[in-house]
Amino acid sequence: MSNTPAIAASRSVTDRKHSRRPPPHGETRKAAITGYYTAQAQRLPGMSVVTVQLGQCGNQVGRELFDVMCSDAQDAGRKTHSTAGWERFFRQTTQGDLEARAVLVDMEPKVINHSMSRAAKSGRWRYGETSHFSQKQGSGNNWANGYCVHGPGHRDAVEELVRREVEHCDMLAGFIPMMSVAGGTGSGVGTFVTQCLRDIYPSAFVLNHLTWPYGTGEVIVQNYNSVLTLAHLYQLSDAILVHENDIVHRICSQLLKIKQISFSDINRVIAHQLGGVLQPALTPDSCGAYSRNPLGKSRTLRVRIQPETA
Ligand SMILES: Nc1nc2c(ncn2[C@@H]2O[C@H](COP(=O)(O)OP(=O)(O)OP(=O)(O)O)[C@@H](O)[C@H]2O)c(=O)[nH]1
Ligand SMILES: [Mg+2]
Repeated sequence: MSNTPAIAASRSVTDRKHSRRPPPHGETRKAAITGYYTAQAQRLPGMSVVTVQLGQCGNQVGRELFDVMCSDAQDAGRKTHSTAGWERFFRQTTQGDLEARAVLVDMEPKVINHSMSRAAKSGRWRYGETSHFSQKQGSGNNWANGYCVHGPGHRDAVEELVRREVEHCDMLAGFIPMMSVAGGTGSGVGTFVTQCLRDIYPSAFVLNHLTWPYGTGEVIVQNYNSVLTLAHLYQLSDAILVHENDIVHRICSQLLKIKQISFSDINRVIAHQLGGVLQPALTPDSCGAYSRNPLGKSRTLRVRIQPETA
């Protein structure tokens, strides 16, 4: 398995950029340079992000995130922002429908089936028909079962799904594996899949979104699962975004005044917060074009820093 198409696409875009005529000299140079690079940036295809939803929590939060992204892209007043937004997280099918750039993984089928049918019922976007992988039995809240048994056992199938999704991207920016750290599939298989992504796509960023369990959580071994997950992800990930269920629960009760708080309410808040971080934004150095990489320069920074600290 290789990332050749995405890398090749990114190279050909860079080559094209350099083959264009440079900006003119003289007193209008500054304005011309800004205009030139803005135009170049706008002509480039958007950088895409492939989300990998793992386990019950990852699949439920992931579906909510795509829902928010889709609403924002469709409601956005400015066309360039809307296009940049949906290109990053969705692809358009030949029929004009929006399909999420996502791979769904769980060791039991229920949640994936539910997420897929709810997305399709929204009528605005859906998951790819064949972008999911599930088995009959979960990982029993056991990190080791996920990391040592289910992950390696289903490695080829999951990697193949990811490869197909990556091939749909003009330019791949990176991956967002989403999971909880308390169960067995999200934490164990999620850690294993993150490791595979890092190995196979070394130039793509990997941003992990983790849901932290309630302090009084229902999974008795959640502390072990969380520590094992974090210990590995610290070595593998470019960035780790954590949402604590306790804190989000408090937002729902104290700020939003929701009486009977469900996972759906919590996931909605998480998705809105993630939307603010992950959607295209104008930055001081982006010359009027929307940022092309949700991690900005931090990925470049990591690549530069690593040899010095090694
Ligand atoms: N915020 C949020 N947390 C969830 C959701 N579903 C489960 N959780 C939390 O996730 C943890 C359990 O992890 P799951 O995602 O259910 O487990 P899993 O990854 O499917 O692993 P196995 O069931 O053991 O195969 C608990 O701490 C739950 O509180 C959800 O939809 N939203
Ligand atoms: Mg499960």
